[in-house]
Amino acid sequence: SNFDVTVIKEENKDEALKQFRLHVIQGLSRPQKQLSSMYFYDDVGSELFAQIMDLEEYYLTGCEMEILRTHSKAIVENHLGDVSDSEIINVIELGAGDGRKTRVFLTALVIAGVKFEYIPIDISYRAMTLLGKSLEHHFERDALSVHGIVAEYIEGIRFVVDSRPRKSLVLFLGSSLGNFSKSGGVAFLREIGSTLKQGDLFMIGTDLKKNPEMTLRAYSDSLGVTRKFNLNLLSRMNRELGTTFDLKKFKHYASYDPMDGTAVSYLISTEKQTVYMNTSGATGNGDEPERHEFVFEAYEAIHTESSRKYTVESMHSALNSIGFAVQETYYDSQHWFADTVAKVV
Ligand code: AVJ
Repeated sequence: SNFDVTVIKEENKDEALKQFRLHVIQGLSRPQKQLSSMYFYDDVGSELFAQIMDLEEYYLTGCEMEILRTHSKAIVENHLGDVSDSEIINVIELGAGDGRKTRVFLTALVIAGVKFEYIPIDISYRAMTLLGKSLEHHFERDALSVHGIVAEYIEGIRFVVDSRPRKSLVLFLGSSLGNFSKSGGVAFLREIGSTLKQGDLFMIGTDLKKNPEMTLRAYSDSLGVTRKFNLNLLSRMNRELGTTFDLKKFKHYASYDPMDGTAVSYLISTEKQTVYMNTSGATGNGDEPERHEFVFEAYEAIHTESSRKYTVESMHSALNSIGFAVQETYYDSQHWFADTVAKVV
């Protein structure tokens, strides 16, 4: 495939490190300690997430893969059937990861003869490069035209809409919306809708409410990969911020709230302990060295992630109330996961 990248947001390593440090200081100084799941995805964390996607117990990836394998042809026909032969469309993807799911959908577009530019948006330049490599490996050089955008999602979409005034289809797969709070998620969807043009399309993957034991197992797998993924946040802080977390003194704990429909992950301190963070040398910017300490009581928890589950009805009414018109929802054979296509009105 042809692969090109535009960097809108220069990665500023010093600034990112500073923000991470501030986030940790604030998050661990609260009465209820918390860290953002956003920080899971350093190189080690991204690799662990790829391993999670291969787990039987983490059914989400397999289900969405089945949906795309089974229904991509129909999705293209049903929602892009009216695109004229001469028209080129933007296929924008928010957070494509390693592209294994997208590949299936892109192949269906190629087979159907739809003319499109594939435009993945990701905040990580490295993730974008890896995605480009993977696509180059799987598609013929001229079969696919890829233009990656390194940016935050909304600013990336805005850039695409401004620089390529064509019909757009935005993909937001994997149930990634689940990491947002309820109101934060709705606000984010609303922003996507208002950035796009009337008639543009949006396809969103959502994990559905199901037997709570199944959901819980997806976040506390028997091989302990999710445990490693969660604990890597502590290693990352040790590596990048010089904190003194002893990984043997924290355990991964996941729970599922069936009322709220949310899987929640925690890191729990197994004993009373104090963890230190020395900022001298961590930034190297000449600031006065500071030493922070974080006291953990025995069995005190850090909230690290919430993964929200949905009913199709709630997803439909949310989308329909914020400027979209739901077109169709596609399911895997067990109805565990859903991909919903909506149109901007
Ligand atoms: C990438 C946000 C969809 O919440 O299911 C997997 C991340 N966390 N196992 C999810 C995750 C623990 C995943 N998302």
